[in-house]
Amino acid sequence: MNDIKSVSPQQIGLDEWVRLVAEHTKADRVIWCDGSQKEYDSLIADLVAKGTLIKLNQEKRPDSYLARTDPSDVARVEERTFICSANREDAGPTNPWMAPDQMKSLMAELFEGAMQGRTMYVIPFSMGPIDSPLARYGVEITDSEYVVVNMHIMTRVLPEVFNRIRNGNGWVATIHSVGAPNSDATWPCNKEKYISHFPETLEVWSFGSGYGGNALLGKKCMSLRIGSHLARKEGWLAEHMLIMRLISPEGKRYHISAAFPSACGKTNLAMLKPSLDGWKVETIGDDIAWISPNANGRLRAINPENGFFGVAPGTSEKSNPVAMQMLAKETLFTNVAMTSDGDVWWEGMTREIPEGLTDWRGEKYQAGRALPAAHPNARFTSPARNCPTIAADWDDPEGFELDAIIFGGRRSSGIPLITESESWSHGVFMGASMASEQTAAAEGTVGELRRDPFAMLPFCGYNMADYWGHWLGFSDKDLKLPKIFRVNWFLKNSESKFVWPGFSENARALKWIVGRVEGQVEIKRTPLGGLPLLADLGIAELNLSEEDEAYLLHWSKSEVGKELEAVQEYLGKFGDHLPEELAIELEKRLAFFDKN
Ligand code: OXD
Ligand code: MN
Repeated sequence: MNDIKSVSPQQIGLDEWVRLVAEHTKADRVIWCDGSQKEYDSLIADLVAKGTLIKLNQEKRPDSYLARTDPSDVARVEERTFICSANREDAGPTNPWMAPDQMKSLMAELFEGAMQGRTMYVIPFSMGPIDSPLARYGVEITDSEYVVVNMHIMTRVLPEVFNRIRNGNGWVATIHSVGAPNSDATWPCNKEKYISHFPETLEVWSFGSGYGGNALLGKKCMSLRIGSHLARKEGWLAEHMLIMRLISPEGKRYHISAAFPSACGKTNLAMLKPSLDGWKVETIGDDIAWISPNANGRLRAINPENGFFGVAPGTSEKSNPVAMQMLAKETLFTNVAMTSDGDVWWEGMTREIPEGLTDWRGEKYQAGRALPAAHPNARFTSPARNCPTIAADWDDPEGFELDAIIFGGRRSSGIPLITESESWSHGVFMGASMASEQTAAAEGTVGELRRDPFAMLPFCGYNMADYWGHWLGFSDKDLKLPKIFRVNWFLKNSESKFVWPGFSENARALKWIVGRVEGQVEIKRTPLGGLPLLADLGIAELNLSEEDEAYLLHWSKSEVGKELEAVQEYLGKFGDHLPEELAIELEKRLAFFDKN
């Protein structure tokens, strides 16, 4: 007899798989979702009736709602996020691993009866425009209405996906349960959490959490972890990157993708309002890029998502006026604070803290106490169509040819404002040696430096060193590859003040980058890579002190030496899997410091 732990969903087919899961989880009823406005509205009404969503002041925030999670369910749970490849080595040293059979046995027990007293929804979704050659299809089974409405915004929920799957198209099968049968909690969840990926069988099983990154399975789970596995097999790249179009005053268009660790300003950069006259940014995506070679020998990228699931705290008229406009309507907020007149607020939105706030836990906010009003990882879910800077053709099924790729991170010292890689393999080395001071997007100690190669540490679905090998392999193909750069907006001076103004002024760095793409500006060669000449950055009008200006492009032998040692130690963890080209890149740079 079939049971959920021993079948392949793709082999038994969609209908039999759904039947088995419903039987196993003892769901009260099964609803096949159609992605319609009617479905969305009726689920929102249910969620409001249950108290999971609070309707916000409709004059101030039309069609917008607030969810307050259980205080224990506020972020991605990386230690509970498993890559269950058949061989442990294929998960690599950075991913928690368990053998697929063992994980499935364990989770099948958790799923047994998990949906009793609940409705099971079957969501058909396409990541990417449904007819794009780059799109991939998925189905998420979930017992959370909150997940269904968020999936409506973040993915393309289309019943046509069911037809295509039944007609033999490939798909990823995902199951999610909050693990709270018969519960009437406003935020049902379970203390025990597992977010498990089975790359070889294209499955995701998620149990115990309702939080976005753990529960909206099209996003991190399918588009990055399963996506990166598929990408390696099929010759493309699934990346934790924004995609933007930068338009020069002459009207020339450049497409740039950029990888930054979670909560380092990807959304702000994707929606940049350049401070420079005549320059313009159009947004294509803020979190995920699927990149693949096209017939012109160029790497072209699509944003597989359909909305933005961004960090609210820190978003303001200064940091991201575009997002502020986007959030004015049709937005689902999670764990932000509520004002006395039923609107939302979070730290960093305004200088003044409004009177009479209710904090993210639903308690009266007490100014002066160390606890924030909004959770530091409070989120918004907004449709891409509401973004004022969204490119008119953002969902072009063919994607956009990339002119530059940028890696970034949050480093208070030691990494200059911009560095250009010397070659594709040096660029891959830069990506592999990325590190960032930790933020609140995942559990962990905020501020600690953590290595986060390609900003993919929590998202790479296979051995990270093999992933670098896959990137390196693109230089063997006959491709015109984009230039690779590294940026750091977060340098702090001796008074611990940020040196670079960031936000709209980041346009100056982007302008320099396209200047390099066009061969219009020179670089100074250093063992780090190519650095800009200060005069070419066009920053005189920023009125920085001379020391701060110099600090932007400063590097010291001792700091770079220390950084290289840390990178050497980190890369050493990957043993035989470390590609030789990366060992050579490292040696080249270490040798410079030995010689000098
Ligand atoms: C995200 C993340 O939610 O990276 O995008 O955590
Ligand atoms: Mn992200």
